[in-house]
Amino acid sequence: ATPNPWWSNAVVYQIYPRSFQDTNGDGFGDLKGITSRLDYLADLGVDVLWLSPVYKSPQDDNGYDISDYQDIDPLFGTLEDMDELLAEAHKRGLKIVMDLVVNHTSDEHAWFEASKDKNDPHADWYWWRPAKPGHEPGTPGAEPNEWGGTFGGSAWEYSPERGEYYLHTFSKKQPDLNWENPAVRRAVYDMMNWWMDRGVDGFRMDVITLISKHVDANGELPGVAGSLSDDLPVGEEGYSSPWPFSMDGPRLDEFLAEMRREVFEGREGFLTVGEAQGVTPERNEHITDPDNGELDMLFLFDHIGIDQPAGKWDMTELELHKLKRSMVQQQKSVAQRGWSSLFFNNHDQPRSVSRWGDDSNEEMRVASAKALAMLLHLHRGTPYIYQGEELGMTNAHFASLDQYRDLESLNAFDQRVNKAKIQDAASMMCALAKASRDNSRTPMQWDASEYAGFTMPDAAVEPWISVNPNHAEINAAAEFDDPDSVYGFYKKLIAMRHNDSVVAAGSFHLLDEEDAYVYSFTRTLDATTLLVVINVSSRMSCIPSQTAAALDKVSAEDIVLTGTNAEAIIRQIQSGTLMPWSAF
Ligand code: TEU
Ligand code: CA
Repeated sequence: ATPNPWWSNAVVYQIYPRSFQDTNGDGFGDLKGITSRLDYLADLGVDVLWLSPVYKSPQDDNGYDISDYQDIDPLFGTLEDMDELLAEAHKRGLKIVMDLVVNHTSDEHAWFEASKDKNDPHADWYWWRPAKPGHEPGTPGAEPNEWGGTFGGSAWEYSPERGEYYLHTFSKKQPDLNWENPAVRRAVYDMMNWWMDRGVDGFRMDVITLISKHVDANGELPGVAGSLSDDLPVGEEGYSSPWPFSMDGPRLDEFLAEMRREVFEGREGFLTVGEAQGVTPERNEHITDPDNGELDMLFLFDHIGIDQPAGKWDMTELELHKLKRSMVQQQKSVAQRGWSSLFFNNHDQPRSVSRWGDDSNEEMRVASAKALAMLLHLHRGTPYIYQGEELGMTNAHFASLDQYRDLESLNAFDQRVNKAKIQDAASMMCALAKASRDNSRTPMQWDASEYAGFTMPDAAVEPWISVNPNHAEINAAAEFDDPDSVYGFYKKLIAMRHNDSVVAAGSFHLLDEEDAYVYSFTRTLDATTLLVVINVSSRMSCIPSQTAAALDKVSAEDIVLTGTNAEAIIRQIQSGTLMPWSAF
């Protein structure tokens, strides 16, 4: 295992280009907009920028449906704009990681068009299955297959041109690629090398743990031969999830090791991070163990799902002991080998300051944003900041359905309220307000002007999605020079990770595991011990015993980073209590 690779004390910043900065007044963010904001990102101190997809795409799933991997969609600009962004970022010591979406393509990709002809070399590049028109795939006479796509409806779409159904784990415009076919893998590796040779510094790999499907000896998908409903739980909409058949399949390690050899061997200074829903911390250790030559790190989701035990649209309150348990499990599983990513936010998740913090008033919003940031960034692993998180940006709090843009949100409303009739409009509007992906996709809040500086104040068109009205108070211009702002706090956390090796390399140990409000842990490296104490709640909390014992040895000089001032912290310690969202 290579000791301490460069990314073990790096911080990654995720940009959702569509909502980051518009420079041509069309209401959509673009590549020139990212380039225009590189000095802000360099000031924040991050090391790597991960861009959500900017490739040619019909934009059915906001670019996660790619129709040409080697060209930029005009919505975002041109390949020359991409080259300029790479050059300008590298000048500032910033690396650029692209989003690799190769579990599926767009149905408008040339490969898929060609695949509709059974005699074309691309015929076997996707998961085609025969069936009578109007019936889902299945052997004649047996029950049709009931798999449902993630964004609603069946996971199978009929193509009249080919006279067969194709599989799509996501939307019907996102057909799954057949990774069993070596020609598919070759084409993906060639494309990846083309981008790496162009100067890209690595990839975030979209649902990469779905590329190996659990197929039987003759390549048959389980359940296609009959009704799936008795194999897998059928969703309330009458469909069962196809994910179990496609998650962490038998050839995943083989494919990832092959990709590493074919694309990254001989290269240096790159980063690979795989999105890995449903993958366990134990599997994380294997996949990220450098000796296995697969991926540098994964995004695991067990800590993200703790408030969605009954599904995405039934979000519950945060139960801190569940967060402790899953974070500690992730830390333990890579204590010897392998690595962790650290994230609470991304373009698919609601914003953590609203979800797990308290955005009900300015004071609690700032305090809880800082507390959650400290909690995450002082664990062992590579932290990921999602655009606007460093400002304490909140959920959208949309008032009407017509403000929503995400096909997942709109399809879920239609399927649950109108089709399956399992909940009424009012409760679904509440579920969307709490859990929808639109929450994290409102325009970046640069200043207090009409469109938050995301697009020109006199722009001919509105931004593609509503700007959050609270941009009047929450924006980069208001926070940039204020050391006590959320932005100022993120800068201190990032600087601490760069300057104090106990943050990147220290071993992790949780204190007071069962306490329902206080999250405290130590990081130890040689003779240095860092004690982190956070009151993860809007109520005053008593300091639990193990934490109190550790605090006995702490004096004011020892306190290096707090969400408030050290004197206030010392007073709290002396009183044996912690103020709401107190963090140090
Ligand atoms: O996300 C995969 C994924 O699991 C999420 O879509 C999640 O299942 C869904 O949001 C449930 O809340 C990746 C991308 O991050 C996402 O934006 C894409 O929509 C998806 O893959 C398909 O490419
Ligand atoms: Ca634009």
